[in-house]
Amino acid sequence: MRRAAGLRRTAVLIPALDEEEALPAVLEALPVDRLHTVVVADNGSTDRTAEIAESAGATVVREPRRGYGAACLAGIAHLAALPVPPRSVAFLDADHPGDAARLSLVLDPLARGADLALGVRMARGGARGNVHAHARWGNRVVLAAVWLLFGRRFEDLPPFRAIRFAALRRLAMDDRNWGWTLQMQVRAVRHGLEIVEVLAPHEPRSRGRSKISGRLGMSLRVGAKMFWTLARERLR
Ligand SMILES: Nc1nc2c(ncn2[C@@H]2O[C@H](COP(=O)(O)OP(=O)(O)OP(=O)(O)O)[C@@H](O)[C@H]2O)c(=O)[nH]1
Ligand SMILES: [Mg+2]
Repeated sequence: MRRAAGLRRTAVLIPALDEEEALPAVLEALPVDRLHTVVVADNGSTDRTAEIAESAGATVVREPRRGYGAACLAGIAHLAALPVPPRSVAFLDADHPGDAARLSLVLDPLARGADLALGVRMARGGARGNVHAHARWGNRVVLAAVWLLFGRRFEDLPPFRAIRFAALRRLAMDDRNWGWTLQMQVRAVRHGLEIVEVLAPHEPRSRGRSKISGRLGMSLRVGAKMFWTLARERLR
């Protein structure tokens, strides 16, 4: 990967819950030794997620209180307390080695001056997604509301993203679960950050068990949380 100096200042943060099957391929695809830090924010996994992360050279931050955002917040607190915090942080899901292998997709825009780069999920051949259909439609509705309420059109609410660490700290994120990606995007708009969307190939999860959009009940809860987040951010 190009720009080793950029990698040295980049931390990778991977929230993970019971991902012993999927996580090894993600960690293998990362240049762990050349990055500032790789943090796996383990959210009370009952499998070998933490051991696998440690043996691959990642730092395990444990957050027993469940929630994707809670895990991200614990990871950020860890990074902020380091003697030399990173300059930027990339967020990766634990089930997508492709994102880990293509980290430069979201780091290059930061090197060119952007504050936040979003990896819009794109299936091979161009169709939007490889994202479950109900999640794709749910995203569209939420993104239309974002456009209406915050005046910014986004293509996706992707987990794969990178942001300057100082900018992230200014956003004062506090969502503890599924409003995380949405909160970051609307707060970034409100803070006038330079936001870039890049296309990122997205393969379906190949290993491990889906916790979110592969389950309809969970997807409905996530959708409800998104609307609650929109209302809360709008009224702030
Ligand atoms: N910290 C934390 N991470 C979670 C939790 N639930 C899911 N995750 C992680 O969030 C990421 C996304 O979860 P997925 O189950 O892949 O959800 P998805 O991407 O919507 O659906 P599929 O990829 O189709 O399975 C993965 O890295 C999970 O390990 C949680 O409660 N806490
Ligand atoms: Mg997934």
